[in-house]
This record gives sequence, C-alpha cells and structure tokens, in this order.
Amino acid sequence: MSILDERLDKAKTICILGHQNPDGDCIGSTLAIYNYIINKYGDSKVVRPYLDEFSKKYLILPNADKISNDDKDATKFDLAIIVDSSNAERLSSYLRYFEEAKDSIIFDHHENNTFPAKVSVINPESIATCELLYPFLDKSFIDKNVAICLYTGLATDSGIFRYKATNRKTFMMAAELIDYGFDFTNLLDTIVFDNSIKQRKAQGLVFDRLKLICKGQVSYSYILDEELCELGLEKNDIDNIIVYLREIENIKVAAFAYQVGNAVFKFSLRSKFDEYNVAKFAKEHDGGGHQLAAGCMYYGDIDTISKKFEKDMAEFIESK
Ligand SMILES: [Mn+2]
Repeated sequence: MSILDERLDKAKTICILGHQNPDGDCIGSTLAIYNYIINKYGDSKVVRPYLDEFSKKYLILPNADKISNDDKDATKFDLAIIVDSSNAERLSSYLRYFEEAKDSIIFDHHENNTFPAKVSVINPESIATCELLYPFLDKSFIDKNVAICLYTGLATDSGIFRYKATNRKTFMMAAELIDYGFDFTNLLDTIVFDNSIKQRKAQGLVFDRLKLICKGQVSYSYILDEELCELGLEKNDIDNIIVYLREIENIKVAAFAYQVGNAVFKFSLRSKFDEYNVAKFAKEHDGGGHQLAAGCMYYGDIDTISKKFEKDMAEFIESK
C-alpha cells in the first residue's frame, strides 16, 4: 500500500489544494487524485478540491466542475493533499485548510520545495507532478477519468512532449495512459491548441509590439490590464502567450509581462537552453521556478519596468 493510500484509508474528510493561477499539471493532478478517491472509496469520504479560478477549457476534465474556490469552508479536514506547490504561500487563500488539517501530504516537482507538509513526495527530476504521483496510485482504481487527468499534467508540463526533460519514462507513462482509451487529440486541441478569436487578437497585439532585445537573443512583449479589459479577456486567457514568444528563431530567452496590480507586473520567462537558467534570473527579481520556465515581478509603470528589465536581462545574458 502506498503512503498516499495509507493516509486516505485513515481520513474521513479530505481536501486537495494546489498553487494559485493553476496550470494543466496543477489541475490535472488535483483531479487525478479526486477521481481516484471517488473510484476507490465512493461516497464514503468527503473530498473537496480547492483551486483559484481557472480557464474554462479545463472543464473538459472529469469532475472539473467539482473544484471550488470557496475559501470560507469551516471543515477541519483530516487530510490535506497538496500538489505542484513549492511553498506555503503558493496556496494563497486556501492555506488555512492545510494549516488546520490533521494530516498532510505533498506531491511536487519544483526545485527548492519548502512546503511544510507531514509527508513530502518531492522530485525535481520529474517532468510533472502528475508523473510523480502516478506510481502512488493503485492501478486497480485508475480508470479513463484518472488517466485523462494524469495525461493532462504530463502533456502540458512537458510542452507536449517536447521539453528537454521529456524522457523514456514520460513516453512510457503516456503510452500506459492512452490505453485507457480517452480522446487525447480532442483533449489537447481543447486545452492547448484551440484559441478564441479574442485570444488570437490579444496575441496579435502582443506580437505587434514585440521587441527583440539583447542583440536579438531575447523576445520581449507585454499586455496591459486595460487592453485585456477592452478585449473582454481574463488573465488565464493569456497564459499561453509566452509559448508563442518562445517559438521565435535564434532567441535564447522569451519574456512576457502582464499586469497583476496598478504598478505591478508579472514576467513569465522561458529559456531554450540550460545555460540560460531563468530560475536564477527570477530569484533575483522576486520570483522563482524551473531552469527553463520561471516567473518574476517588476514594480513600476510599463515604460520604467521595460527599461529596467531590458538592462537586467542584458547583464544576465552577457554573464553567460
Ligand atoms: Mn507542474
């Protein structure tokens, strides 16, 4: 019996928590666990998944509509399961559920994980939390519903099986999962490749003002809140833009800034090469992440922060 099953057996009330601004791996691992518990225990357990609001495209996943963003639940859970979160702050307003829970277990693949759970299953070598989680699930309770959720995390965190950390294990797991018989083509079209016209217009705007900085080695662009508002878009409608900024020839690093407050910008960073470790850059600018994918913060109006970022990034690139 896995350490997850041991804890599930003992708990009557269970919450599942993940990081703010949840991505495919966070949502996928949350729902893989949720569907697994339903398969294994039916309605003999109370299971509540809590995540911040996420893109509606993920409603294609089984029981995604059961994920709640209620942070005022008075239940003191027997067990909190945390996924894909490197530290306690990442849980934002749901942190209390973890703090008040009697028992806790975390599954995560971020470097420098400091999450204070009772049991930690951490492996930065794992390409996705879903990959790390898979061996802890009893195969007799994995069905199509669990498989499609695990596949979502595996596919999205590996850049659809393209990023360097993708290996034999990743493909073996994908192969096992697709045997459960879900429509993976439609899944990936829905959650990754299809965009609304509004999203395509936002991408047009971002590409219109795209700059190649640091002698063409870095692609950089941004979008303002008022522009998103005008297009009728939410923040989670633009979370794929960084992917397109990375897909430009000859660049080493891609950067995309969007507003998270009045004079506060969050930068998404992607690197194409190990030696340009954007997690290092991010750590020096109020952020963190992985070697090839990270995020950080800049404070000020867009012109000021663009100039400052350009200067900081030039130093970072030249130091290589
Ligand atoms: Mn992840």
